[in-house]
Amino acid sequence: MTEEGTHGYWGDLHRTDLTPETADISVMGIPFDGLASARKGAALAPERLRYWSRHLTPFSEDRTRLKGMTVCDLGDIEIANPEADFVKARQRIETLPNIPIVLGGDHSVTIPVLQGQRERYRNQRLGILWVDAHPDLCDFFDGSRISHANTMRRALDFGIEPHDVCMVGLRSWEEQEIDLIENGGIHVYTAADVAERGMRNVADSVYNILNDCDAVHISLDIDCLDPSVAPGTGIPEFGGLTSRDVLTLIKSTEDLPLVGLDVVEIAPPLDPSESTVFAGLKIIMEYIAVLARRKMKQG
Ligand SMILES: [Mn+2]
Repeated sequence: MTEEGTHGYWGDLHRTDLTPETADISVMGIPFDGLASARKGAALAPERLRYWSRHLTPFSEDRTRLKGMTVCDLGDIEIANPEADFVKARQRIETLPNIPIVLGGDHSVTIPVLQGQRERYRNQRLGILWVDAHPDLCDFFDGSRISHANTMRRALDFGIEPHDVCMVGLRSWEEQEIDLIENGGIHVYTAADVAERGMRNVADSVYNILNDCDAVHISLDIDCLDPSVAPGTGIPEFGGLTSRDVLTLIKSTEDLPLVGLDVVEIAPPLDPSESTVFAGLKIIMEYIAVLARRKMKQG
């Protein structure tokens, strides 16, 4: 093992000669945690994820060869002033010709990501698979309308339909979210539902809903996982999903029209063992494996 890692970036899939026009996937970091309400640190995640991505092999856990997939890492989108700079992030996504994998950042960075996806697939049904401990449906939170607790609320504002949203892993609520959760038409699968029904069963329900959409984006907040496996996040919530649950859910999306992923709220300063960074990397690589299997099927 060298200081530079045993592999290239993203398990050797990243190539410097590629562009979004020629690669299957564009990776981009949004190293911003200015709108996290509690413990910050997620701004440092893109750097740590990239660093350790050079220690990954280009195989999934079921030995799917990922080498058929190409990755273009576009670097970071810097956010100094979110009101203005989220526009840059939205435009980057909106004009992308391939599949984005976005590295947060706190969950507020998903606001421009979903806005960009909404634009890319305008006049089509855009489904969202939201994997998180929290619904992030607050209208106004901690003095802001674009904090990490407002993300899905803003997404509904800009035209993502509640009945095209599946939320998995939820277990914490704000008063102002209750009416939308109970009467808003969003499909909700709590962490307790998953524990009782089993993820295979929940994933089947999610698949049947999102399969009616033309495009599906996955937004994964690492706090969906139980803090025992992913403690390095701003607001650890007891009673979360297992690592196997999350992998089962990701793998179940293979036949959906996947168009992007964001992984947010990994906070390296709160993650001394870096197990939370590695959890994020595993999720990203298994998502790439899903895309690889889909590409092989399509020939
Ligand atoms: Mn969240």
